[in-house]
Amino acid sequence: VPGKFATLGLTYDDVLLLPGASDMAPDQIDTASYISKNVRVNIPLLSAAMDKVTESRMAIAMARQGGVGVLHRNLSIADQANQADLVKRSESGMVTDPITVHPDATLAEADAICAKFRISGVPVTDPAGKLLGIVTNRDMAFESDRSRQVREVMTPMPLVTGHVGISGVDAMGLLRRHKIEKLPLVDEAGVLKGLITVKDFVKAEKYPNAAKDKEGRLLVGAAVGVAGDSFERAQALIEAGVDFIVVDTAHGHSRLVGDMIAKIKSNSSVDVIGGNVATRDGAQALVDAGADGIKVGVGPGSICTTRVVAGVGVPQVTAIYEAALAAKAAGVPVIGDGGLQYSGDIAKALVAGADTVMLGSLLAGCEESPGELLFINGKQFKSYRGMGSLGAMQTRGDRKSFSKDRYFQEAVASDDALIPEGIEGQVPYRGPLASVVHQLVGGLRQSMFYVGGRTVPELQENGRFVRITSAGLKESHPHDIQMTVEAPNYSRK
Ligand code: RVP
Repeated sequence: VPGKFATLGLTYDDVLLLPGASDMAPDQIDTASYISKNVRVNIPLLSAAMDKVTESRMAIAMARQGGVGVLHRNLSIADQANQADLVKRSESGMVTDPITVHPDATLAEADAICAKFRISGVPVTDPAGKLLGIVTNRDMAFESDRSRQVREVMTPMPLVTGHVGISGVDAMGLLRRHKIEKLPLVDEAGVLKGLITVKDFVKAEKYPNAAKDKEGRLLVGAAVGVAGDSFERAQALIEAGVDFIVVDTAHGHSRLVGDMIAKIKSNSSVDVIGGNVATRDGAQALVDAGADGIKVGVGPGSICTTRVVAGVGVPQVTAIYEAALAAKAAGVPVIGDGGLQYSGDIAKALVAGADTVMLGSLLAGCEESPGELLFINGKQFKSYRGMGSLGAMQTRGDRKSFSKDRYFQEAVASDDALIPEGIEGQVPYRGPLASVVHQLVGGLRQSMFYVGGRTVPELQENGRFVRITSAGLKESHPHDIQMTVEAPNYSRK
């Protein structure tokens, strides 16, 4: 039958990038890119929406490095929204909704608030929100009677304050000039509207490449499904301040996914990413549904068995290339999701047509991923599993929508009847995310230098592949030697 067979499908190990003419200095390289129409990151990496990869801690770490985390959805709506809130509050130019204390509270109560939120002082407000003063460690340190009221020891108004909308530079100027650590922001009526702290400026200096929103808060995204209360989940996450929603399924070329994208988009202004697809038609369907970003990958994941269990999938380099044909024409960014094993695969994905990549196994071993360290035969590991594994699909709390609907198995009543499309296992412990990202982005910068692309769009434009054979792949890896020292960016799989 004519047209029965698509073209040969290629993946990362089937290709290499050709070295190209290059006249750039390494410090001219810019790795910024778009994950969706309106969300820009400084490094083209996302951490996967998986329960062993991305919760708030990983999301905070990713955004500080310049990328972004996508909070997984294998937990209750309230928990997932709370995680988004934690990321949004973690580091910001301004706290928009500061913790406050009542003037009649005792010092013991003020202490408890400071300890809980790990802050050194709290604005004092009346029930209408009017700023009355501030109580800090300095006010409280020499008070032995902890039953005294906050109003007796606080530093009362007039305080040095800023107006809502003050610029970062002006705020820093005030903090410096008055040698204070906190600058409350008030409106004309004297109502507290925000707080700027020295701590935030110090963090901003420590993470100069951090990916932030317009208000200076770290970027974060979150996954939702299509079944049950998925729409309510999306609403709660948007309310919590996420920068984008990912309608996250194993088969994005299905009407339910398109409908959910359209529904979320008609109710809010955040970017909505759809996925996963692996063909040009699949990507086009998401474009037509109004997606602001398209996630590509059916079966490439390290923990994924979809290609074996269902016999379905497309080798990832070809999948990205095909999907990008539809997405690029519509100006919609592409995320290459799953299957990356080495830093070199990032550039291969970008040259194939992706704008960013999503990583699971490469990040699951980080300190910041959920889960405890495992010690096995003197070596350190962390557990990692597919969201379609039995373990992940059986995890439930008060949830109506969870991981099994990613695989459209929400109607399966008993766990015995589930058809897993993923496995459970462990990956070597890799230490803090910062050092892992340093190696991954360092490798990408080398690729950009070799290929001759100062920016991600230039890399995409200039990059060319050579197809290789299994002999070529063997030659690519270290050979004819026994490795005696582990490299930070290479291990034999
Ligand atoms: P990898 O980086 O190769 O570990 O792949 C991670 C990706 O695999 C995820 O972002 C997701 O798209 C996919 N995944 C997650 N669970 C499963 C599964 O159980 N089959 N697959």
